[in-house]
Amino acid sequence: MTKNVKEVLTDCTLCYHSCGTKVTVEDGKAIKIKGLESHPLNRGMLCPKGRAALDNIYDPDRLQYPMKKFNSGFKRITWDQALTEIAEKLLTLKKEFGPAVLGVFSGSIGVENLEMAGLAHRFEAVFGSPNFFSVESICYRMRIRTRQITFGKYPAEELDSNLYILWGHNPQESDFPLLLALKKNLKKGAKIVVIDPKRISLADQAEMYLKIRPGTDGALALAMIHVIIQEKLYDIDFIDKYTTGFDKLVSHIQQYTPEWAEKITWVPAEMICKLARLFAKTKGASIYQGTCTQDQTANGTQNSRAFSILQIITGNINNHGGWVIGPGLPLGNIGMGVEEKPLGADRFPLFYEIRGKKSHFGVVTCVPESIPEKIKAFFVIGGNPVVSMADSNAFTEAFKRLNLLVVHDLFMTETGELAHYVLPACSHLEKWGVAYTYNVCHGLPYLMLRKKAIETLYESWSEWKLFTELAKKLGIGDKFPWQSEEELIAFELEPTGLTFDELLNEKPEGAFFKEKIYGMKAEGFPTPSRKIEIYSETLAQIGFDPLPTYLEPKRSPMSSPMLLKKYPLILSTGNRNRYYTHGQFRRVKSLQDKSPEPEAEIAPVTALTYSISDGDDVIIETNRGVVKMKVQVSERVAEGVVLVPHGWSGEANANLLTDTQCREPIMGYPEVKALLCAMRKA
Ligand SMILES: Nc1nc2c(c(=O)[nH]1)N[C@H]1C(S)=C(S)[C@@H](COP(=O)(O)OP(=O)(O)OC[C@H]3O[C@@H](n4cnc5c(=O)[nH]c(N)nc54)[C@H](O)[C@@H]3O)O[C@H]1N2
Ligand SMILES: Nc1nc2c(c(=O)[nH]1)N[C@H]1C(S)=C(S)[C@@H](COP(=O)(O)OP(=O)(O)OC[C@H]3O[C@@H](n4cnc5c(=O)[nH]c(N)nc54)[C@H](O)[C@@H]3O)O[C@H]1N2
Ligand code: SF4
Ligand SMILES: [Mo]
Repeated sequence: MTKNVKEVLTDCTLCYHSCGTKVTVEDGKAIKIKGLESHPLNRGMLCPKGRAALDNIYDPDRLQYPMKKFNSGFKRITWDQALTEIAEKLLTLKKEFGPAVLGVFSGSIGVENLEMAGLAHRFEAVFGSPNFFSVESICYRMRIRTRQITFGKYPAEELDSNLYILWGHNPQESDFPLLLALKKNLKKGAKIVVIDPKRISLADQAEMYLKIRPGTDGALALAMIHVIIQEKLYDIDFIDKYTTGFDKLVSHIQQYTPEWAEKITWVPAEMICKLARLFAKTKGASIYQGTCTQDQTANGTQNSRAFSILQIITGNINNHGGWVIGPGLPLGNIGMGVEEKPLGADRFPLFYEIRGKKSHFGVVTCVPESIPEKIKAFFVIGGNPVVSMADSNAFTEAFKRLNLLVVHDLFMTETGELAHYVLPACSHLEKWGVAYTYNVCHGLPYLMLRKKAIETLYESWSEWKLFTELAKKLGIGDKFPWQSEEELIAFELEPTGLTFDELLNEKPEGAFFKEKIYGMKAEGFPTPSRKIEIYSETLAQIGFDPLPTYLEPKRSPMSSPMLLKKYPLILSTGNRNRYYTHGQFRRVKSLQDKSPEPEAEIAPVTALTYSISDGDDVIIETNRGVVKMKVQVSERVAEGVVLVPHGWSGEANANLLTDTQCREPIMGYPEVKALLCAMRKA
């Protein structure tokens, strides 16, 4: 019999980059996956995770049916029983305590899984709760908020640049599209600078490598601004025409000399001067701040402000290779917010609201302390907060106090183990979606239809089906008006001018949804002054420094000398691993072979001091807990620094070491890049 074979062009979805793929489906089974040549991000290439996507989808450990926890463990139940019981419980809790008693968390949110996050958000809002949480309150949104404060809009660093400042960002592990672009542009004469406590392999091709103490990037940035101003290397035309507050910056920055920064950052003053000059003299230069690295430090928001000011005073805004304000993504909004403020909004007001513009996310570091007084029911839709959020101990203890915990995932996770109900989710090849590459993909305004290439496996449901059916049980079915996934996607696409049918039949490979426009607009910037705000009234009004400043990590050799006696090493957690996305894909054999176990990285001198050898099992300890893993001793790592990867479960879970109470003061992000720890041989 002839086989029924089709080729489906869709996106990868295994991380937010959303590369294009070509999937061969034979008699209903996906049998081959390749990179899509015409896709502007990955041009036919796939990273190791992308190449192993089908092994993940057809993993025999996939959750197959809904399960309920009994005293004897999890048992299979029907979807109908699960949703009926969950709805009953939710309604009882709502009646007694009000709707805000429900918290909803969605993991790696956004580009890669718009419907997952959007529908979870909608569900929480139509139930009446403001408490939606996501990785956005630990990752990336801080920089969006900060750039919105400064520019009114969000300028993104481009894929093609003349000078790539990799500032706590390692594309080799975490940013495959940028790695491809970087390699191409290196051949054309582009330069790289690496600022990192680890001499990452790209540093070998770099113009400069700056070995920095974790958590001190703000001091380096301030000193660079100092040099650029002192040596008059700034772009005065740009500053005069488009900015306000430069005069105030000039006097403010006098205190931040390279010598001052050298003591804090470990970077020699002359290197700071050299980098400042290189940056200021290159047009089309761009700072690629770590996607979350800079956010997860005490000085996070002010780091982002300082990076913005470096781009501004050198005129590297809206030019090729600098930071460019894109055309905006005109999608139909399936999520929604409620009037009431979410948890954390009072304490971290700029994360929630900027000049009347609300961002309907709660601050996730506030979750453990709010259970059970404020939150009694919690949904986790595609995330593993017990492993991925800072302070696993606090999350685990808090989740045990919940009246209801529901997890929707493809696999059993450590969060799932604590749940009352675990519900099986579809993979991206089993449902329809919108795939777009945008902010995190360097402002590339490209869109494609994520196609349902295969039928749903087992009894797994998409988020559309889960929330539509659960809403019916709750008596709010009308709030999920879309009769099918296709209808939902058509709604999202409407404002783009591209239709579902067009993207399915005429442009299966995707399309640019708008053109990127360089240069300045006559009407200026959407800030109160219509200019780029070097001096920020918005920050001043809430009582924060209106010009960038530097704050030491809460736990550091300088700020906590007492703690240093017990915890003498500097800990940075969460360096990416090209074979995994956070806690995912650990079951995939081909990836396991490449990266079989977690490894903490330290310098040879550190190893010698603590009598540790390469390959030893070590115990790493902080005030919050201990982890055990292997150690890799490497010349590439700065002395006195311990780099611990995240996403590993059990005794190697890095977030056993981190602390929800150690937070950046403006947006409430956890400080996980600069803590203190001790290390010993296991
Ligand atoms: N393969 C893979 N790719 C991913 C992910 C994944 O899990 N796996 N996760 C995705 C997500 S959600 C995100 S947010 C991004 C994260 O992306 P990034 O935040 O850019 O993380 P990395 O690329 O690992 O780069 C972090 C680098 O910063 C260095 N570093 C550590 N502490 C400091 C510090 O205090 N200052 C400076 N200057 N450097 C420091 C580390 O040594 C490391 O080389 O990656 C995304 N891409
Ligand atoms: N110490 C430390 N911790 C960190 C970081 C760090 O640098 N250091 N980085 C943080 C960052 S930046 C981030 S973004 C977070 C990520 O945090 P999470 O998003 O919580 O981490 P993941 O392990 O990727 O969990 C995603 C889950 O979604 C499931 N899933 C995948 N696709 C679908 C789907 O279509 N539907 C449903 N329902 N489920 C799906 C996967 O099986 C997986 O279990 O981790 C953070 N944790
Ligand atoms: S970088 Fe890798 S995992 Fe991420 S979308 Fe591209 S191919 Fe998939
Ligand atoms: Mo992230």
